[in-house]
Amino acid sequence: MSHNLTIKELQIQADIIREDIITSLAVAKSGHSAGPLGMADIFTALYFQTLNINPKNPDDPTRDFFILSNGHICPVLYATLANRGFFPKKELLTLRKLNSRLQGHPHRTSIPGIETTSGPLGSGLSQASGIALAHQRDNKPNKVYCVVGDGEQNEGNHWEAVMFAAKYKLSNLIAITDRNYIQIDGPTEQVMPLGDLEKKYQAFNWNTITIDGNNMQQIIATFNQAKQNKDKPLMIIAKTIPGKGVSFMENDYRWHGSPPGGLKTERSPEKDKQQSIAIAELHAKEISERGNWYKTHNHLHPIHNAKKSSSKKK
Ligand SMILES: Cc1ncc(C[n+]2csc(CCOP(=O)(O)OP(=O)(O)O)c2C)c(N)n1
Ligand SMILES: [Mg+2]
Repeated sequence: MSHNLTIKELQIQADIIREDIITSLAVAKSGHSAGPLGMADIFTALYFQTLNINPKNPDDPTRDFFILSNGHICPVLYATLANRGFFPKKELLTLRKLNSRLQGHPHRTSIPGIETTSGPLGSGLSQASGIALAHQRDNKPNKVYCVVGDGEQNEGNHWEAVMFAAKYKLSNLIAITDRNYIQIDGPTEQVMPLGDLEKKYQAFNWNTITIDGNNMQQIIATFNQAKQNKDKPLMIIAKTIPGKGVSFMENDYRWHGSPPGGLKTERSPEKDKQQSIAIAELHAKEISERGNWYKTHNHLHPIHNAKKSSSKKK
């Protein structure tokens, strides 16, 4: 279900999602910052423009499927699903709490719209390929989208799925690599060089497109093009900036698994100020750019106001 939002409106929505990611991580005092912030533009484009999904009927058999393989970036999935109306935004503040539906890695069926459980890296593309094959065999038009990390592709089983999807010519499978050049312990090219991913996927008989994954115009144009994908599975290599939007997090692998408020290894009252700086930077955009967004787009995030009052308490 598409809303035909303008590029500017989608950019604003992505910034709202970034703010919700940071707020939920700050309250949780743990979790992953870099990947979720970097992927906010892609998730916004998927959920607000591209995917055929309906929050009022999440199990609609005609829906497109979204599989998050790199489960640790789930703060962006949770913030996007909440903004899209799958569950109340105020629940984002329960991230990683005991008994919360929003755990540090996503559970299938914990909230509507989550199709698979993930966390152990390397499995998502296999799951997505299986779903795509089933729909291909049934001659169904559903598309299957799968987000995978770049460091995640150190996992051998990922490449088994790459071969499988090519063998069955799963043109209904659209995978997106978060090519942010970081992983848990350092830059990807230092830990385990991935090299030219585009050439690798072409050699494995996939269609490929490389884009700037933080450029909304390019993302939307590519997703529109991807709907016409034919003959082979498609890998979109999205070059993103990890930590996008928070100055001191951008392109620094140490924020892979640390919340705003301090790096795991360097926690101190001084570092805790980072939490308020991060939130202030993202809120500043709201004041300068968002205008009357909430008034005109209430249908897209019906309980936004409930969240605004709680997130601004500091
Ligand atoms: C099978 C498996 N091995 C190790 C881990 C621990 N782990 C979690 S995230 C991560 C790094 C993944 O890198 P990338 O996909 O590039 O994620 P990014 O840092 O860009 O968010 C690792 C090794 C895991 N979740 N699963
Ligand atoms: Mg990465």
